[in-house]
Amino acid sequence: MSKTQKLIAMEDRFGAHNYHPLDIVIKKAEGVWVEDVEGNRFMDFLAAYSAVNQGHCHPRLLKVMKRQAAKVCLTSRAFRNDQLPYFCQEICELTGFAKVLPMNSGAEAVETAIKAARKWGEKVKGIAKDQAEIIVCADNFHGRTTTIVGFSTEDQYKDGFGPFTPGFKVIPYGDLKALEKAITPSTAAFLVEPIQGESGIKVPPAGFLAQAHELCRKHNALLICDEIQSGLGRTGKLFAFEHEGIVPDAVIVGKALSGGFYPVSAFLSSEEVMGVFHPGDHGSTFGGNPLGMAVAREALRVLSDEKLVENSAKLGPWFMEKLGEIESKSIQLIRGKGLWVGMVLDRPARPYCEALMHEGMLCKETHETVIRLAPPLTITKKELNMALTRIKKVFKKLDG
Ligand code: IF1
Repeated sequence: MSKTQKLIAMEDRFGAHNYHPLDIVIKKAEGVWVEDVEGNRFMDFLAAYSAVNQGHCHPRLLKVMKRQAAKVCLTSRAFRNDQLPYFCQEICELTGFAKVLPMNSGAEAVETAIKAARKWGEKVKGIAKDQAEIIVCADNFHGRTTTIVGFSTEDQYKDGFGPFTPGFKVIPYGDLKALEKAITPSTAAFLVEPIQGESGIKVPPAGFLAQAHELCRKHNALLICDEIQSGLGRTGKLFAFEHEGIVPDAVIVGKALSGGFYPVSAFLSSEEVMGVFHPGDHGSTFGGNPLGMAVAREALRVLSDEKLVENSAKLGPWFMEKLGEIESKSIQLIRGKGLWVGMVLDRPARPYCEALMHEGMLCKETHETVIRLAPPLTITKKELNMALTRIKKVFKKLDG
């Protein structure tokens, strides 16, 4: 039995079967590259779903993590720590939002947004108690808590987990007419991914977000962008909403906020929205802890210092153009923004992902027929060329 088989058997024996991963067991990684327990090397074109935009085990993040871990890791919010104030100031200055509330996982930051929107609806907008509504989109992905899966439109994410939280209305993604129709005096917010990730790197029609912003303005509802996956450089801008020339009322970030070292997420908004939270209303044992804050501060500095947003903006369109030149009868469409590309096939994408793995390239299919490509934003043109060679080879072989 190989080491890989042994570890897979062990995990399958004792671990919950809530995933179906590719059969590669990673033992170390650096930058764009990962190595498995057999010593094989792969280019990582998933980047932990954009959590490692800064590249694996970034030396600067490692240094800060070690230094801070040796000082103090966790204080709880019962006491203050000397990293949280700097994090708050630096992320607000970088993003232009007035206030920030740090959490850990993305789902927790989405829950924070939901609580903020509802409370703002009641206390500021004047919606009757327990009547606030939040509009969301079909094929959304915002996390796995019971409230969040309750407004998912994917049967599997919900099956068996009810009863669900009321107060959510679903409209088709990109449909402004449906949005306008769904808005009522009880609408507190419209929660949306500027580009849908899980749904297959779905880019809405140009102008959708800008016009949704306008509609929200008109009806005094908040526009909240979930940029947990699309944010922090992935699409070639710091935030994907910048492509539409707007600033939403609030934004949710996570994943790359810590460069993959540690779960750090955050909800950012105006003074007015964040003002609804008073001591005791909301919180988390680990949220805002000094270790996470120190790592997040450095992760944001790495994004700026290494010009990773610019690299995504520069190499993304070129990479997408090159992918478009691949001759294959199975490719229906190539879409995306920046270094975030979906290759839509006319057949299941999993065999292509498995073949790519054998060529030394890791990526994960989504929604059956889409290959999602999202390398660390530190990737070079040379490495993208290597990837293109591998992709071409796989399509030539599998298209048959
Ligand atoms: C898994 C998907 C990606 C997200 C957006 C919130 C969250 C996510 C836009 C929640 C998380 C993850 C979760 C991860 C796989 C991954 C994923 F395929 F499931 F949808 F990236 F495309 N908003 N996305 O994309 O953040 O609580 O997980 O930190 O295995 O569930 P989290």
